[in-house]
Amino acid sequence: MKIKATSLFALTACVPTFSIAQRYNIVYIMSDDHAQQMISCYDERYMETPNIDRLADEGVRFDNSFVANSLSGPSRACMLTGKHSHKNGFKSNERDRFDMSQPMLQKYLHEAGYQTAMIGKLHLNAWPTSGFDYWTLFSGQGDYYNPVFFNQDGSKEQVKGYVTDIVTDKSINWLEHRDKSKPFAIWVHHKAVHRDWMPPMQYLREFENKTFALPANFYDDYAGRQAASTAEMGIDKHMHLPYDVKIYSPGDQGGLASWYVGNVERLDSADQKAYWAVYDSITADFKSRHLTGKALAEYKYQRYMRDYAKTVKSLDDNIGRIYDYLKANNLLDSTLIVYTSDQGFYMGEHGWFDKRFMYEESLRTPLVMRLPKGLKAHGSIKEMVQNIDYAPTMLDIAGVPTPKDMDGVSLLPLLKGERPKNWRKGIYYHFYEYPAEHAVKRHYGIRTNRYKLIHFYNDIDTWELYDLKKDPTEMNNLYGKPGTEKITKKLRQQLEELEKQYDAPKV
Ligand code: SGN
Ligand code: CA
Repeated sequence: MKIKATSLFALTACVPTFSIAQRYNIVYIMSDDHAQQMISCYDERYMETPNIDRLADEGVRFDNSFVANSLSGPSRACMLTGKHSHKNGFKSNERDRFDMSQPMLQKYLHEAGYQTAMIGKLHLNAWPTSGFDYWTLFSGQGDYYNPVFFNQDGSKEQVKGYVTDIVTDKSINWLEHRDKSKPFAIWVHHKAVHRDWMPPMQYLREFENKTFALPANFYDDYAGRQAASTAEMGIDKHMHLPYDVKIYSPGDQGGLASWYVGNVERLDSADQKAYWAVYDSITADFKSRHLTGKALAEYKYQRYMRDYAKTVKSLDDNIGRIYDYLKANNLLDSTLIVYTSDQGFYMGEHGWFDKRFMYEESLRTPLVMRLPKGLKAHGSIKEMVQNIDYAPTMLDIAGVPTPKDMDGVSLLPLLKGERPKNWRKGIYYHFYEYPAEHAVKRHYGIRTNRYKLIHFYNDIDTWELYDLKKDPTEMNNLYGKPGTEKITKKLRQQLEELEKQYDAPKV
């Protein structure tokens, strides 16, 4: 059934409770694949992100922020619907097309009188049909250099420059030209810092002298974890030399090598020259070393970390630009600024890049918020929150009650500084994209404050149990071990309760 935006309120009995003048603006900035490990307010080991840190310093940092399905499109669908994947219908990037006629966050906000815009990566394999006053989006993943934007009116344009700068330019431009009589919500959706981590021109040489510490479980042997042992996302085995690591000599063969060169060749010729000057010298250095075995794996890790950090640095700069704009225009007091990613990422933990697994690094996602005047919370928030909560939260901010069919809950009480006693005790997770790239098996499970129970299924049938207090890096699968019977039974019960609550598929 096609639902018109005008019928949404009839469906859900949503009535704005504030007058328009009191409602906060929303600036929602989301990157792609940004690991908490690469944000200094979460983790000081690797790099500085002063602009993201400032949002947290002046507001809140969620310490237990999780996704419901660790993949781009599915995450975005969860965020925009407030529903788990099985309810919003978008379970897989590769197989699904999002049904844009369903109720969505931007439609509710628009209906409630907000001016709305989305800029950058949406990745739902369909264009928005309603609820936005303005959108300009990539087709699929988009490109780092001289990217192409597709517009609401059916036109498209290629814009010269680096994608993170351009998404920010377009966002500021919309803010500048919006109808200033209305509250607004803007979704600033970056391509960065997604694979293959193409650096901005000004940071080509940045981090090149830095050596990043190897995670303690870089040489994981995956003992007792069958699904982890068959995944194809190892820095050692699966990270591609030309495409990912950027070790390339003319004549290197293979689809991914030509993809890489194609990416570089999107640059204008002067920039291509500058690019190759840096990366040819890195390739020459690499070839002179004749690395094999662990030395080669660790070399790839360093290159990965450096290029990834370059894309993060430009992202952080651009978050600073948005902040500066809001400050210069006296909008900080009336605006909620959110920074998050579509999921977390492995920075060498378990020897990996990519995401998908329900293990901590990819289940977690950064979430910091700078709060408008009147919301009193400050510092770190420990309650478990999930990306299905973003839509109810933004609606609450706008004075719109949470629609009854949403799975998420509003985080507004937490933003007011309250500590609700009956906060959720566990989160539900479900990953569906298999068989597919990176070969991560289908799985679902529950995470509580201390434990995690996961069931891998489809062409496998294995359970995993972790005590996150004793084993935070999830190296020791306790499932079936003597002494774990009671906790396993309890977690299975809690999982069943969540499945019931969310009407989740029984596997
Ligand atoms: C691309 C990447 C994958 C990545 C998926 C999903 N391969 O297919 O490494 O897991 O996107 O990422 S690439 O060769 O095209 O770089 S997601 O964040 O969009 O879900
Ligand atoms: Ca992503």
